Amino acid sequence: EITLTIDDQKVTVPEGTTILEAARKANIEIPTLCYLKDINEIGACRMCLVEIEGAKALQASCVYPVVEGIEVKTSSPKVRKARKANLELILSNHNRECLTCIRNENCELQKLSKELNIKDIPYQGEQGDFTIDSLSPSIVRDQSKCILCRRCVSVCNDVQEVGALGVSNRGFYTKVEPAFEKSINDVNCIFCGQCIVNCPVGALKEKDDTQRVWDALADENKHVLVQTAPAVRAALGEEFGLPIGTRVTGKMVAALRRLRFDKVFDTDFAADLTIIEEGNELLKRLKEKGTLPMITSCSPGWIRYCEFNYPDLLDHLSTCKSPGQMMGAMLKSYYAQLNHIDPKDIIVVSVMPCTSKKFEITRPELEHDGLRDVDITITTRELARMIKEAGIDFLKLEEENYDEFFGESTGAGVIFGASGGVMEAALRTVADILNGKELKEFEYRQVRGTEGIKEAEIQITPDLTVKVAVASGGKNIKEIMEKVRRGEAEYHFIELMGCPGGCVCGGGQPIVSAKIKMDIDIGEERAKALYKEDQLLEYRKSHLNPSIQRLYKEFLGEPNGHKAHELLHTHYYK
Ligand code: HC1
Repeated sequence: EITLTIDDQKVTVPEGTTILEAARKANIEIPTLCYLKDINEIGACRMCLVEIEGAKALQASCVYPVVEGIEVKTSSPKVRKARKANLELILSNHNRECLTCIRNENCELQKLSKELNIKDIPYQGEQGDFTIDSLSPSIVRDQSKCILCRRCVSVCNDVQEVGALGVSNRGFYTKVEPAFEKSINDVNCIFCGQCIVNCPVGALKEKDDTQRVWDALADENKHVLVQTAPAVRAALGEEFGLPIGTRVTGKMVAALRRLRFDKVFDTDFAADLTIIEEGNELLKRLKEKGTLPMITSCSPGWIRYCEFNYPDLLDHLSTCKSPGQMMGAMLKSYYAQLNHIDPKDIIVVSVMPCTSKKFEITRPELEHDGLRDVDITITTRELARMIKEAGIDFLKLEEENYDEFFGESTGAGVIFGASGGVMEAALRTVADILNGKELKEFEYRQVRGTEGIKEAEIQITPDLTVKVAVASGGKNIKEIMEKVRRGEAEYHFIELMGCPGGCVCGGGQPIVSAKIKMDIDIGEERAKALYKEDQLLEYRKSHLNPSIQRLYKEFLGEPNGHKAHELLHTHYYK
């Protein structure tokens, strides 16, 4: 334990704590900008400078460990002057068109400028040489907004272990960009968007597809269907000021109807469908000694990661398309047939917590009869913008239900959005099938939670224990996949998701500031909303979904059968 004085208050904290953390413990706020807890602690932006009695220079409190007996001043005239000058320098080379910036009113730089009372920028002169990279289907980079905080670089390199972004050049010419000034589209980026949700400003954003949705909705010849991913309902409310972890399923459905989609469907329905297909695929691989461990294939960021880093292990992937894509395939076949609509006139829009889904829908593997499974994908953030643009008072909306059939889902479908959810949903179904009855105990808490890697051995029947692993985020995925490559992974089934925490923390979700993330585990809070919805639903196992049962009976035939293979499965080749 170390005791120090901060602004005349005595504070006692464990050794190794930084001054920044110690100050927060005493409810003293020190401004930060480049700081990202546990991820980017580099003292680069100099916003968190403090004065330490006896020290010659001001020190960056985010990287300065506490020392017994020191006296720290966090807002002396010297500190305030230095912070202000540093911020003015950052602003002098920043594109300050805040009114038209995607991060207007949710920008850490804008907020800091207000808090530090910046009135004018005394430093004017040469501006950096900026480019906008909008070549990828998912991510747009605008260097004129970049403040070189390196948060994206740390996330991409250390958390995701993708390494698509780096820092090039020096001094005034410093830039954050992929190697050799390439576009993000031409490197090994998996489009997870973790750079976006950790960017403090508007230098990184999703490719905006809202206009395409508006155009579709305005086209009277088109039948426009929307589906919402499990995780969207757990986060959309944040865009309207609701606390993190508020479940807004009913209001979201109501808003989508106000936007005039012809039908509002739930990706959770297709998640149930995925479980039937994937569960049966697993049983088949177990029985016929197929490639094991089998690995989930619904996260497009993970698929891309696998293609770049483990092309030799692609056979381990389940052949199931992701739920979003399965839904598209069902809407353009069975739904079209039921409603006598030419599939060419159907536009499927999906709302996803994910930026990589924008890439996924363009994959050549994911179409049928020349028609894309899904036509347009927007993120949770883009949906919020559309709701605002349409003048819908989201908070006042009465809750509504999804449309029937493709809007019917189970608790197993909804938990897909949390890390471990796909695994738990699959286990619920596989266990019932193998035991030939409906088990009363079906919550597999061993695979829940926000840890990066979870492993469990689960006794399914008296003579079958399945070994499973769940990992999310590139670094954790790598750990598991290296084991698989070395032949040391004795699992039967693995769930892998590209974003740390799973879809609830996807790159398309509302952006939460670094400051709030110091105190709140957003993944945990959002996941709670999904587990709550699981408990509220009438059915909690995918195979009990009456609409899924009818779908097989009337259209698909057998799980993993011919028609299912044609419409619901795919292969990735490298
Ligand atoms: Fe996901 Fe999935 S859970 S991948 O995270 O399998 O994006 O939410 O929609 O497709 O269902 C995302 C979420 C999502 C798919 C499902």
